[in-house]
Amino acid sequence: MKLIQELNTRRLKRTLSSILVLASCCCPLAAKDATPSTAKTAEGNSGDTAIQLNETSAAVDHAPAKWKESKRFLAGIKLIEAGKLQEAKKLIPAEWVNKHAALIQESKPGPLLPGEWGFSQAKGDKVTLFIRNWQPGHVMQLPNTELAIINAKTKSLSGGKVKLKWAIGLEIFMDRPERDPVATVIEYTVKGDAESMHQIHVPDWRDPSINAPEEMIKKWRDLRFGLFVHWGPCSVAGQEISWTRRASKMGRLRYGGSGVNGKYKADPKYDQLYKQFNPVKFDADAWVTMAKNAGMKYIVLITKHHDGFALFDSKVSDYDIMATPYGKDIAKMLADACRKQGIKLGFYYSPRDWYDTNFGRESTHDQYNDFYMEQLRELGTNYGKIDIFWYDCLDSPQYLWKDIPERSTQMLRKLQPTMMINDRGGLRGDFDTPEQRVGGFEMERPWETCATISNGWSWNTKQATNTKSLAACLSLLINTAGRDGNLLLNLGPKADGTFEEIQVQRLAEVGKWMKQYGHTIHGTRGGPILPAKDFVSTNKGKSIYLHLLKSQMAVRIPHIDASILKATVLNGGTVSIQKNASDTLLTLEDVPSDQIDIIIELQIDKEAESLPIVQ
Ligand code: FHN
Repeated sequence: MKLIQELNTRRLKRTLSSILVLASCCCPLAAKDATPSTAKTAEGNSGDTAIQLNETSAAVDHAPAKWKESKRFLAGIKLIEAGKLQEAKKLIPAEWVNKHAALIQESKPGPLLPGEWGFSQAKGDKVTLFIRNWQPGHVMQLPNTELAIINAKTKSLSGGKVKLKWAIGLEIFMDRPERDPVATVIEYTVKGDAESMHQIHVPDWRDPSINAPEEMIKKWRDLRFGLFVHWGPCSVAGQEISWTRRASKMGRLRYGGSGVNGKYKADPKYDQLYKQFNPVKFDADAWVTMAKNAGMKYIVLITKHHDGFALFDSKVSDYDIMATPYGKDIAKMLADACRKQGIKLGFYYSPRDWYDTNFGRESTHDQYNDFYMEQLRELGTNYGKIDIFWYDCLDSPQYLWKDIPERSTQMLRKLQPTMMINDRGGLRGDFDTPEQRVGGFEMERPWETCATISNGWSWNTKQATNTKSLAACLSLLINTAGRDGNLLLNLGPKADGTFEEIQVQRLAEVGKWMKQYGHTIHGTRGGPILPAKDFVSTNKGKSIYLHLLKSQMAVRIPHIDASILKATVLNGGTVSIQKNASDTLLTLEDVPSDQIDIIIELQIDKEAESLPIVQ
């Protein structure tokens, strides 16, 4: 029930905050050397750590409701640090203060600076995170810090189990995100002195200078389904892109990485494959037609993966498509084809670069940062309108990147004002990116599941026999849409530029289904009924679509805050409605057999998106 209350509260707040200009408090948010303010506090007394309350500044007014709440919370934390617990309890519930004050007072500010996300503390080899605004079922991504984490010594102080993973940042998975109403508290142990770590700024979510305009979020969500393409010289050898490059992974602190300032080693075989890369059968128009016929509304192309090879014409690199026998700008050809056929274009670009010898070393990472900024400028400038930018992880500790995440994203924002930018470039970006799994039900933060149609991101000889079934592809798409997310389904082309025949056929089968039922996916929102074990729901206008993923002949749904005017089984057959005291029973008859997804359309008497979420 908590989740539903939370979702509905957030939905209500979103409505309210668009009407009310909330009076807010704010406090000096900065690194350790913040100059304490001496402004008057609400109680009228000044002091070296006085907190400015009830100030409404332009900057603060830009902040969304949740950040204003966080400022109040952080103001209370400053009071706890100053030993002013009674004053702190005017801003933070007393029970929470009593539980956490000692820990906060006995430790120092940690490696992740305070912000909308929360704050961190450090003591010895321990880091404690106080996380706010946690999205249920979602991964919390925070910047990487420079010391590796001893995962076995990670624990939640707010109940539930927690796992940290270093993939697209410091990923924090909790089995049941405990809805501590103030902040979820997690403690982890690092290999070294946590108090000596560099302090990293954790940007807030909604920053107009960085985030896409609000209206782009709806347009992006309406797309619902896209094609991800991982391609490069690795396909000549049928090797997994980047990860099978037997070379050092500079800057990487986990999973076999060479670490910061590690020893650099190249892979003479992998790094020479580009000399054989000649995709003479590459047909950009055919790729786009294949995607469109599958019901996909956008394509995201790898322009540079961690192996450093640029699939575009880069003036700052001689390790690019122009150096291959093919010698034509693949990114440009695909951009032109997308524009010609009216499908949205996305570029993927990997900030981590294990080929570049400057990457991941304290003494040379600044040169890499310059190279990085220039390649991003090329991508943002030379290919016309780009609709989506897909960063793929900084990987090395964030302090090496300095202010590049903000600078690079602000530059892209200036070059491409309406582009949707994901959460893997060091900022929270415009949308989250759960990978190879369906994200949790989440309507406030846009999100997209990326997943492979087969056994790898790029082509290998076993792709054909590992291609997902039609049922598995549709289940991914429907379950993602039913949780209000997009699906980015990945195919890896062969070295000649064609796709595995079985995968072309699979997309055609998905397209056949989308031709008939795509209106229950495209342009819909997830809910208003939370995913259940035997169905998910999507909605559009005054219709709710129940997607029954098991071929059951009856389903019970909770009461919704609307009248059902008509119920129809889109696959054929009939449905009867029986409203009971606690739920509504829908019973099906004569539905054609072997349906992957039985869809019941409930036509109701009001806009489905206005309904409270029910379970
Ligand atoms: O390491 C990459 C991987 O190869 C692939 O590109 C995925 C796609 O989201 N991103 C990274 C793993 O998270």
